[in-house]
Amino acid sequence: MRGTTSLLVLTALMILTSGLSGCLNALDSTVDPRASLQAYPLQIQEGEMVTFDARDSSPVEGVITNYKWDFGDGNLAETIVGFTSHAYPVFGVYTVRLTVVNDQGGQDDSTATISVNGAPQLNLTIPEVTRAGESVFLDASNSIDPEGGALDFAWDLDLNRDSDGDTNTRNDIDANDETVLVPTNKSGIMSCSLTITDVQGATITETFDLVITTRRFEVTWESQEIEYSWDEYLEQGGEWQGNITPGDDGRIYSFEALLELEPDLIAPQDNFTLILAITEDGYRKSANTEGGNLTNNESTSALIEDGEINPLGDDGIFEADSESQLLEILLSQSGARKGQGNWTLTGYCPTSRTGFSNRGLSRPRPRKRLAINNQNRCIGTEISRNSLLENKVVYRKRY
Ligand SMILES: [Ca+2]
Ligand SMILES: [Ca+2]
Ligand SMILES: [Ca+2]
Repeated sequence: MRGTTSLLVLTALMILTSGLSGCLNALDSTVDPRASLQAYPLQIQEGEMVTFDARDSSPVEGVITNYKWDFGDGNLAETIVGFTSHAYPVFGVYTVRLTVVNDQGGQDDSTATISVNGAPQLNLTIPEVTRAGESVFLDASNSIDPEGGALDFAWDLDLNRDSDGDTNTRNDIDANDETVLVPTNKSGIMSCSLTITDVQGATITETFDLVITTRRFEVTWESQEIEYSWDEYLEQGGEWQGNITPGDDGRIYSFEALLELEPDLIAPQDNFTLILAITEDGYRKSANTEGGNLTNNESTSALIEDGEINPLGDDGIFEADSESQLLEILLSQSGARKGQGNWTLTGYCPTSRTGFSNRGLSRPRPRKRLAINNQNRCIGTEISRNSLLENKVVYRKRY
């Protein structure tokens, strides 16, 4: 009986001791964990993400129950694994704080510093409208880097042209100053781009279109006369040929081609033929010499004329990229292009003809002379055509 009692007491004591022991352990367990934080990368560009690794943290005792994150930009998070990431859309320097909590009720902190580079801010000024032939001033000098660092400029001034020959039309560096003056020579849209890079390697690119319009010209047609002349001696049976291109920079309205012979000393006068051919137009006219009454001191002459080669040009406002293009447009107007090609004038005198009795003369016949009409002899060509006068400012051409 006594032995049984002793056993019960002992058991009770054991239980008591055991309970006391548990109570002492709880008081001793406020053991802090050890926080470890790794962040990578420590330097990023605006908008990029940083990865945070706290897996080297130790609970020291027990287990880590959670990880509290303060990303330094006002954003907080809590995770049960020691790993997370966070994006920084705004440049600046941020202190990230990790707090590790264990099941012992302890906690520990660790920090990391993240530098977020601000992207350059591109500020480009371009003119709204540029006329063909003008230069466009592109100004990006108000661009800045938030950190105040130097900027690098790279302009691709034609996104459809590969200026460096690497088959990519959009990666060229056609200029690298903060401003650039771009010449233009034709109307249309010029697509360009500007890329700015800061010293930390952050870039920003803007593509933009330059609108190039045609120029407006006030066209006034002026009538002018041009004259070509030749003064040649030609033996009977010989042939003379002259070439001109009077329609190069004007529209031909009319012409007059005159072959005039120096009077023979003895009648009758020789019989010459004058031919004008404009091969491109399939145009051909000819005339034989006639007249020449020696008694009245008249010249023998052949005359070809045409007063309606092309219609008159219309005055008015025309649009073109340049003067030369305007001239091309006006001169290529349908139904008004005659005479723009090569003109060939031919003068000849056959070796034998009927109806003339002078072959029996014993003395040499005077040679025939083809000459300019302002000397009132031989062959001359007078051509009337119009030229262009642009707006009384830019273009004036006289013949
Ligand atoms: Ca920067
Ligand atoms: Ca290009
Ligand atoms: Ca290229």
